[in-house]
Amino acid sequence: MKEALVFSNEVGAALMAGSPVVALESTLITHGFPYPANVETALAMEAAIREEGAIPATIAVLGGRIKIGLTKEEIELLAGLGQNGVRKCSRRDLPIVVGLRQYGATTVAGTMIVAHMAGIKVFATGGIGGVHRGHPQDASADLIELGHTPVTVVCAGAKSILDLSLTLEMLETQGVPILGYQTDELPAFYSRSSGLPIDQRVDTPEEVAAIAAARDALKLAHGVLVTVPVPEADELPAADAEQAIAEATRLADEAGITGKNVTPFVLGKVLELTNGRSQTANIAALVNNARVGARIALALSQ
Ligand code: PSU
Ligand code: MN
Repeated sequence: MKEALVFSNEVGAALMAGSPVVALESTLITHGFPYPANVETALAMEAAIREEGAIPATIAVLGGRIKIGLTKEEIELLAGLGQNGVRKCSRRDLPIVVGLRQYGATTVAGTMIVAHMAGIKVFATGGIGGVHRGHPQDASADLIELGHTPVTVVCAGAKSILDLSLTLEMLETQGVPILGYQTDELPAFYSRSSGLPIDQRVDTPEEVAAIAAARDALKLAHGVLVTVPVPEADELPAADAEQAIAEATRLADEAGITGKNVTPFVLGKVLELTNGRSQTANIAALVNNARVGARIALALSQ
């Protein structure tokens, strides 16, 4: 269904020329942050990618058409529609939004699928979904997608709204290599360390590119997860993050929130409970990951 994919001129030309391109998700715009931080963050990630010499491709579904490379106006439009006007799209949602010509914001899973269809090898985001604390049956579609789709995903680990140990177990089962970018430990999103191991430390974009290239040469179809610690200056003290997360998770249970609504609900509560301080760490991680993603895309294009 090629006609469902629409490229911006810039991204289309970059892919044709074999120039480095970095995919970006749109769920963080509609379901992750309030306005105007959502628009500012999306644009700051794009700017960081350009500064490094790569082309950003933010992905979303606009009236049933999968757009690869949003304009500033399209980012504003999604932000304006928000959670109620835009469907959060993982794998199961894509046929619904395309078939019924709806608006959709792609999650990590949804963005990986589209990036792969489009021939984009690197995708930068904030936190991946995982296995929810206290609800081991609620495992994000992101984990399954990482097991099936050969895209390199750059993230800051996962938020400890998730059960990080169970999340690692599931990634292992799915066959996903977890790289620590200039770290020996899995980063826990707001904090630089979690005490949990990674599969391999890497120190340069070239090492990541070599691993992704070997995956392709071996014709293995899984993703590679690159975990990058949040910059030190913007780290949220682990105890503060933990307290807010525990309370937010409890409130979600109490309110009976389930399914795809859990992650946006908990993220919103954490923001309230930290008086917005979680947002500073969150934005710093996202922009830093965009930068690292661009460097990896450059290394892959050499
Ligand atoms: N974690 C974050 N911020 C986010 C998300 C996760 O710290 O914005 C979003 C991502 O789009 C991710 C999705 O793919 O939530 C996971 O949702 P679920 O747990 O319902 O699979
Ligand atoms: Mn879920």
